[in-house]
Amino acid sequence: MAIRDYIRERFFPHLWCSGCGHGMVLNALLRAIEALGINKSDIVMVSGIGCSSRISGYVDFHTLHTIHGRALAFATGVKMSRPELNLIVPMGDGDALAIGGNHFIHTARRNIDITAIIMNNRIYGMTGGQYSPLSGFGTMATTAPYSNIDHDFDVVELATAAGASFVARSTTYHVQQLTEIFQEAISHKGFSAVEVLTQCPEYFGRKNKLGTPADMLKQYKEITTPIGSKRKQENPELIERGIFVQKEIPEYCSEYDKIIKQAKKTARSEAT
Ligand SMILES: Cc1ncc(C[n+]2csc(CCOP(=O)(O)OP(=O)(O)O)c2C)c(N)n1
Ligand code: SF4
Repeated sequence: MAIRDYIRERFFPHLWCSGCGHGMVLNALLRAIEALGINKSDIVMVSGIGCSSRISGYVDFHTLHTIHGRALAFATGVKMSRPELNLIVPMGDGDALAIGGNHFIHTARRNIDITAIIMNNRIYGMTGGQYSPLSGFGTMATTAPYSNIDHDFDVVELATAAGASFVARSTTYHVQQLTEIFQEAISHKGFSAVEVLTQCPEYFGRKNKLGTPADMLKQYKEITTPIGSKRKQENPELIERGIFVQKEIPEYCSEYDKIIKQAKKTARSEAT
């Protein structure tokens, strides 16, 4: 299947601002799915609300555009009733980790086979540039005109601590790496968390005087480095990119299946 077959052309042009990173994430994701050769009827994309969540409108998979912060809860329901399908959940940093933070932690902990994409632009884009839990201390936002005093946290560390069996990070600058990471994440049996640093030139960029979208992309090149690189040892403030966790542990739907079989067996033996 070609990339074109995976999109709903009737909904283009898309609504993202020019220079927004979300379209680059969509591009890398579609290339990963094409490389894996997955039939589009075998994919369910579930999203919440946000500029990032609008991705689900553009792909010709089974799609559910649900409510802000709850995409993983909906996706869990779909996956448990149709475990043979591939569940992909794109979320903004606000969607995934502010209102949806609790769902994120517990979906990771259960290790249900869902691919979660956290499109981290460090801002609430859709609602006008309010600061998010990932904006970071000292940044500017429409709701922090004198600078933000909230501290952020590391998404990779949070996902790892919550028990995700696949955890990775890349950026919209590193599209080749991002495509490869998406392939690994979708193929992984268990909960996969992929953080993507993606630019919102309209709010985060403008408020923080980060220049053009191209400037913001170049900054991703400068502020990140491959996991364990020499540059990281010399510059501890650099953000690492790559796959941090990739391990096999029991997957939730498979374990749930065993419980059902056991319960049925017990019920049968009690009936005789
Ligand atoms: C329950 C609920 N609370 C708040 C909102 C308003 N709202 C819509 S999108 C959004 C945040 C969007 O930011 P993010 O998830 O980071 O995605 P982005 O738009 O930056 O891609 C908020 C607060 C809502 N739609 N529903
Ligand atoms: S407001 Fe920001 S996140 Fe939303 S479409 Fe525009 S650039 Fe992208």
